[in-house]
Amino acid sequence: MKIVAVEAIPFAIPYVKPLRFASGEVRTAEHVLVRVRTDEGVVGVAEAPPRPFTYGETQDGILAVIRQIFAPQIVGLTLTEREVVHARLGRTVGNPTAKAAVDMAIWDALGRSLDLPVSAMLGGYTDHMRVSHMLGFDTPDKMVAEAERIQDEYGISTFKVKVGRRPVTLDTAVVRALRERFGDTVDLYVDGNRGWTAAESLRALKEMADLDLLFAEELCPADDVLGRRWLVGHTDIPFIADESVPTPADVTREVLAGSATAISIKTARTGFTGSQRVHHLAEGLGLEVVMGNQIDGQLGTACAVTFGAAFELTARRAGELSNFLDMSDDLLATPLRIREGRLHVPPGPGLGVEIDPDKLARYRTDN
Ligand code: MUC
Ligand code: MG
Repeated sequence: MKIVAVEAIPFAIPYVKPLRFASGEVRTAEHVLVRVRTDEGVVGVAEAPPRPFTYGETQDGILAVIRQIFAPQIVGLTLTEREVVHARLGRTVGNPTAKAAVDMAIWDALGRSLDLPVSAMLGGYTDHMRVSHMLGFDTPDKMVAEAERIQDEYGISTFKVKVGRRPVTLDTAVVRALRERFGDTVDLYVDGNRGWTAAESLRALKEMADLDLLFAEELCPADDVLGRRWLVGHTDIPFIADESVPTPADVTREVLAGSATAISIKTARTGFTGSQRVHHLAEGLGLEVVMGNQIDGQLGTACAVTFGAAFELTARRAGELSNFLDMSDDLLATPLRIREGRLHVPPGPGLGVEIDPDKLARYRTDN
């Protein structure tokens, strides 16, 4: 079970409908497919979605760091030496999605070698998660229409509304319109991607006080240190830290400082090995947890549901598992299907998914 190669393959798949939010927008999924090969011919896969506006990673940067820095440190290790991989990659600061994809591809290869699903290896709590859908910026009417379509087609009844960096009254009008249209049949929460100041955030939360929000996420920057603590201290809604907590150390710092009361776990940035650490920390600290989405394709979403379904704490809340619905196509041989508001862990060893070679040939950009 020795690792003999770590490959990084760039691909690009257009979105049918771009997703727009306070920190950026996504029109094409320019991701990196990571493949780990073993001496026994087993291949593990995962995808890295660069988010230049969040962590500074780019597709080119991910290719370079995997090929030049990470692969040479990993080739020759066995699949069970995941902690050695974690320690070696951890010597490089940043590059979260590149590190995470390498880690998850190793877990996939290990599961395939042992003929076990990764979700069972991690915790095996359940075989599915409820799904939360992210609504990107648009007018209130269009965002309500999108929520209606998503509910009709997929049975989803939890919506995360993107807010921030546009007039506070426009964002609060969206949330009010959704609540008026759906009543108490849906769960709603908001994510500001650091787009408001602490004062704007509190004003918005006061305007939405009667709208029964489940969570408020990253409304203002965590680096506005005192403002953020003041905001979190003034709201009774669980406040999720997302891009401000890409490592367990960040979770500890932000939560103990009073800058967050809940966290988003994203396998796209902490892989399985790092997400386990974040999960156990969250459990110990008594935090609410949401499985977040780094605007993953189907392979990344398979990773998120694999982890989210493995633990009771992560399976409790709906996970953000539906961004791939906005993509025009994907790499998987058997597409993921959301039905009755739920996504099941793909059955089978490892991640339970296969890459379609024809699709990879069509969308890869390195040939
Ligand atoms: C999210 O929860 O913030 C948008 C930007 C990013 O980094 O992740 C997405 C979703
Ligand atoms: Mg977020």
